[in-house]
Amino acid sequence: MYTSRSHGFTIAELILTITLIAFAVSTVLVYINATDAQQKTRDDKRLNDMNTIERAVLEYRTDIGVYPDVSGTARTSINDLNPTKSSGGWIKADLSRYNSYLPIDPLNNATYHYTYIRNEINYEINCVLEYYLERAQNDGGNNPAVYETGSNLTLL
Ligand SMILES: [Ca+2]
Repeated sequence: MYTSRSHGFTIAELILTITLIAFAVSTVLVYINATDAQQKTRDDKRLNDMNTIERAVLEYRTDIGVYPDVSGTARTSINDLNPTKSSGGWIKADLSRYNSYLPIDPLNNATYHYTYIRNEINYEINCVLEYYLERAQNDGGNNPAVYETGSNLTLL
């Protein structure tokens, strides 16, 4: 007995298979695009936060005469119970005149967090980016894996 089944896939089966593969591929692409968008959103916040923190640090120095916090001690946004407090948050100084809160990384974990240090004459602020990786490589600093800003990019 000769039937069309003996030839392998029917047209309907082929169309169904192609449709399922196309659906799976588009689902993966949507997921990748969503992940990219989330990384980009977090990086936009990080770069904006770097500007906010830097402005507060510079205004503090204009008013007080030195950069905030003690010299030579690196601070990170994860090692504090109340990191976002504008006075005595993760940077140990009163920055409340310049900002109502101290920004922290949107993830703020062991990999993604902010770091600050100063010495007597310079300061540096760092963050780790997920999307704009070339910004971290081309910031003029000494660490291509980290986005660095400040008056001396070799302190951290
Ligand atoms: Ca860098």
